[in-house]
Amino acid sequence: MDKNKEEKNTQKTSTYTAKDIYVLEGLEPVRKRPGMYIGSTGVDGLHHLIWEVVDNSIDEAMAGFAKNIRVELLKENKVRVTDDGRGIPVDIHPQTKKSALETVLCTLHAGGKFGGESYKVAGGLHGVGVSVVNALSSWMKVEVERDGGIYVQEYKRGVPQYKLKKVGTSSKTGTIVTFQPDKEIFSKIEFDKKKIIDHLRQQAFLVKGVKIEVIDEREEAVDYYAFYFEGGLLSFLDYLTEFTEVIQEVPFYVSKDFVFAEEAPASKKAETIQVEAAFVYSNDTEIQELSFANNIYTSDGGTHLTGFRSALTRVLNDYARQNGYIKEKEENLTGDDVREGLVAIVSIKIKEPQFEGQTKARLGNPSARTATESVVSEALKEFLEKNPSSAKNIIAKCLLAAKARRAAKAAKETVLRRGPLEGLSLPGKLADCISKDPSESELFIVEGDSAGGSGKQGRDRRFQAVLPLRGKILNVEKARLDKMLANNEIKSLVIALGAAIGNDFNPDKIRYHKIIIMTDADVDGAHIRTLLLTLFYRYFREVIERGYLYIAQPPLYKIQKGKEFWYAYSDAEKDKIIEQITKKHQETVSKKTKKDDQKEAKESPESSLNINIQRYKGLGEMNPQQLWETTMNPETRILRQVTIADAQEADRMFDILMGEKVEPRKHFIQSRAVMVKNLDI
Ligand code: 0RA
Repeated sequence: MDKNKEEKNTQKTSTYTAKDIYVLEGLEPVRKRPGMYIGSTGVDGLHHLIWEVVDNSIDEAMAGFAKNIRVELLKENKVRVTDDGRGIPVDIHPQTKKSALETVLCTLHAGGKFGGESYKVAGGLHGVGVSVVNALSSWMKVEVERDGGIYVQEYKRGVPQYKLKKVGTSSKTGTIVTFQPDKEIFSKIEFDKKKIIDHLRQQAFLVKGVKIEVIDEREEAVDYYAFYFEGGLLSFLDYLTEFTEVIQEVPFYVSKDFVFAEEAPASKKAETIQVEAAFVYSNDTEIQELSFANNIYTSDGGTHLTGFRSALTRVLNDYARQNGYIKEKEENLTGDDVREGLVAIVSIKIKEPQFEGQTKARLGNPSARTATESVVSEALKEFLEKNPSSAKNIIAKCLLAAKARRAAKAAKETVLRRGPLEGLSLPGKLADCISKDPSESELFIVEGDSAGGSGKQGRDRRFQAVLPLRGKILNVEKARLDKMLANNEIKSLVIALGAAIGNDFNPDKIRYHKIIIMTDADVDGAHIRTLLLTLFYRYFREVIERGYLYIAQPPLYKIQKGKEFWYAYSDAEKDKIIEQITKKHQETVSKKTKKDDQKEAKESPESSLNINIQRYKGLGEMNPQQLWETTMNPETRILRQVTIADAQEADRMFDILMGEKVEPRKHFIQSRAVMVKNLDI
């Protein structure tokens, strides 16, 4: 036994050359602490392996050599990345006696493209080098076409299995890297196609003119994607605004190198930062700002984004003043004003990026701010001069945002000043209940004055309050939410709830623990319901979370036969009721004929079926008694409790309904999304 072990050891050491030991030492830290190099050994870290290899190919594309990159997802969780760049150099270094390829693959090196004159823009977890991928792969193979030959080398966990060998001749150039992530390192080694597609599409936008293919060969049916965008960031903008209306005929675009003025001796190269930015304004109020440093998405922004924003605010204000859009005594547009509806992409290339923060997702270099602000300012001034019509639309949009901001602030202050909690200033339209105990009190928000009247008469005033809202006003308003707060109808509602709004909102003060939206079952009703759900979702979310918000369900039909009648809350229910009536009738008729029972015959004198079906088009068609019986009486009514998911959907719908695009709105109204689920009787 002992001898055996010794022999094995001897054998092992003897097969390792000095070079191998060096290599092992070189990559050992990566296997020991993978998180330091790829962030984590979870799903993100796993995918980082692909990004790392593709980054190298993209560098070749940015340097003007590669045009095509292909990523193949193979069986056994292998990935193959192919490019038509120059190929990793294969020549033997005279001192180390190793191929450049082996050095690149088996040595940890920080940034600086080995042997190349083109600077590799690297930083943070990115650009750690393809050797890191090698170290964390149970197997890897690199094939290079270069210098007239085809060369191959394979590795296991970063250790070369043989010397680089020439296996053929070729007049082309390029690199193929195939790897299999190491199960010992990663918790899960299955790749996620969507993640890969999303990332590579984004990269294709950022690197104009490169074609990136993704082929998923893991299943029987092979899946193929290809991304190629001639427009770069402009194509990216098109993609981001695919479903939104834009207000500029011409989008803004700039791409420029910013060179810092030379102070140091001539020997030191002046720092250069490449700045690329594009934006367009949409009709929306939503802001979309994407920023990248060295093609790495900086989700937390940073100095480049700050520079962009300052340029935007300053130049738009200057232009608006110079052209009389803002008068001398009026105040400037704020940063928020100029960003409403903005869809912007900022992408910079910088030599030594500093990625900061918890997730390393914020750029920290102060120079990036100076460079971006300067490049964007200059280009934006020129853009506004050259495109006065786009400029006019942009400024109008910003001024509207400023107006809305001031109106919302004023409205909020009025609502707060009105002091809802004193109980003295409850709105006149509100028919309050007698009880002051919120846990038993109910508030019906009713569409329209006429239904409101029926509700007020039909309710049980001991615990039911009714607040009619005039739907028409809300409807024509096409209201932005901040405008809505200025609206008297909504103000009444906020006061009736008694819990204030904004920072002062206190859900413990809500005066009713059942707040019931009661609207017609038509398009207007759906519209108003959406508005109200959105209002609650954005300003009183806890009302929904606590389960206080409900939707009343009035019946759709009244079915009457003789003195008996039934209410149906759906078409299916209506059909069922008619079926039952018919069945009962037939039974009665056949009984009567068989037994010729006189008593029976007296009770149903008519033999023809006489059913009257009334379709309710609105709440207003019901008299107070009917409204009580069908919709308000806790013993018989159907209420649907609103969930956060329902309200979220309504919030999304709100944008569709309020937006300027007609098509999605039409579609919504036609399909009439069902926004409620939970049943509560
Ligand atoms: C080092 C130097 C040069 C290119 C590369 C590496 C290179 C690496 C990868 C990884 C995937 N694809 C790649 N393509 C190229 C420059 C070589 C020269 O100057 O000719």
